[in-house]
Amino acid sequence: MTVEKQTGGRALVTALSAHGVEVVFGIPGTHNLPIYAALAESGITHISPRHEQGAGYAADGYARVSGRPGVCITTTGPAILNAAAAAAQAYSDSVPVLFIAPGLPLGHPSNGNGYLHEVKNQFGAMDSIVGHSQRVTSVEEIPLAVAQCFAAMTTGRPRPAYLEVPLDLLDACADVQPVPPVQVPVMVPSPDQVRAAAELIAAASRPLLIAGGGSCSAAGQLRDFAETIGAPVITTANGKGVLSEEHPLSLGAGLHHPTVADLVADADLVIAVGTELAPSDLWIGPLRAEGRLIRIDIDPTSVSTNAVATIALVGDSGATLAALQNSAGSSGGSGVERAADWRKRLRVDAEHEGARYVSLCASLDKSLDEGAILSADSAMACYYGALSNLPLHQPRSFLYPTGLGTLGYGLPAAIGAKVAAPDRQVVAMLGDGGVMFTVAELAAAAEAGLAIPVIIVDNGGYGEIRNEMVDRGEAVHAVELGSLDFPALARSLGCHGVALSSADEVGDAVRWALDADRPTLIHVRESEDE
Ligand SMILES: Cc1ncc(C[n+]2csc(CCOP(=O)(O)OP(=O)(O)O)c2C)c(N)n1
Repeated sequence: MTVEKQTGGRALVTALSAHGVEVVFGIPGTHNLPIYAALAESGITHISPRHEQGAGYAADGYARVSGRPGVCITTTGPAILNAAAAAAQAYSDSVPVLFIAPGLPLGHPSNGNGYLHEVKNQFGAMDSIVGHSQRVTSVEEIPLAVAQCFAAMTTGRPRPAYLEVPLDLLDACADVQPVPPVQVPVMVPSPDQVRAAAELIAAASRPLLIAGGGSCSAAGQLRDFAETIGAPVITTANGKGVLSEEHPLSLGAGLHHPTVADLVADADLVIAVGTELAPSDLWIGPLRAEGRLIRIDIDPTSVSTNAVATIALVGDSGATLAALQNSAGSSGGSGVERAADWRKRLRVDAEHEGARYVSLCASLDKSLDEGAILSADSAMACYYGALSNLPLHQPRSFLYPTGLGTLGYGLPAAIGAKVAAPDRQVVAMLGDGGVMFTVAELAAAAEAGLAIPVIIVDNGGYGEIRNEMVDRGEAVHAVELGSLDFPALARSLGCHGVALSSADEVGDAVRWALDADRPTLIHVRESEDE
């Protein structure tokens, strides 16, 4: 690689290209124009969400589906702060997204002289919510900084990173030495630990596998391992689909059902892969698997979070499962029969909890194929409905703001997903409250020509919060949002819009929308008596 005279903006974009970046999500502004000048000539696709938060969620959806870091580019101050919720969301769900913004110029006193977009401590704000952050102080540092951000995002537990380039450096010129991507090793636990775990597994007659988001890169190894040891598999929200939900060992998704506590109590060994066993997945309380819990996690600081492991295997989920598979031997046990039995009991829980959304999910299911992706919001139709009542069949198929629970995630994340996987069906599902947080992204999806069905399940307001107010016996206040003409809103933003009279019509509407020339907003009202 040769040394070349480049502006900071070009050095940045060249380094992104060197790291295989093919698409970025962002919004230009006065302070990042040199980046945009270089992007225009780079061959990198630019998607233009209408708000930086949407750009961040779209980059997150792109990363979750592609398995590669997403990139979000904003300008200074309010712009990067707009993306901050998306950075925090990516952090809590272990998604690698690189947030890039210019910062105040190098020589700025940083004591509040009223510079445009000045924030008291922009770097500090972002540093406090991402996994890795750096601010360069010269043009020459830029390629190495990009390489370090990618190394941080792709080593160990995936987390978002933040790169800040003082805005005066973006136009400054210097001799720039390129830095190739760092090749990161695959981490595996020691052979002794694998042997000890294999002994526990060999001694178990009723093993259970819990697969989290950290197992999404290990779908094949997880299936082989489950089949070899005869273990039923239940997934967290972020692991949904890692084992096809039609597989005879699959129990579907959702650790929060009351039956899961019985399932865990019945298992003589629980093997949890790539999951924090977090409260946001375990709504009814922690798992009780003391003394019979093997955990596999890439992150040594997470491998004992929320439940202390009997054996903690720190390593890449795929490599660790493959190593275990080699030493575990086949149990040939009764996994499939056990799974069938538990599945029936879990179905009862799921259909009871999601009763309002069962017909919607059944109708939607009919229009989806094997590789379908559902991009969900923090809405009841998603977590009471789709999470456990809509089967998905591939890893990286359920995009959901599990950890942070932020509203407005579903629509922009669907944009990122569809850009990452244009040949897969991508459907978004949101509530009538959440959609308004990022509704402007319908215009971005229309501009990008993405055939995304966007289902709005309308209960006339912030339904979950309304229910909580009622449950607490307090005033129902500030949760009624009235009724909007959502299809008309969608049409005004360049999309199709349809209103349905019943949830049973969702499947047909989605089938039509999947073949359309642009996004289609599908408005379905929840009926009072459902
Ligand atoms: C960014 C953000 N702001 C506020 C909340 C608090 N909150 C949680 S659920 C909810 C209501 C969501 O309403 P809607 O999207 O219509 O879904 P529903 O509960 O009606 O299914 C609110 C306001 C949140 N989760 N995220």
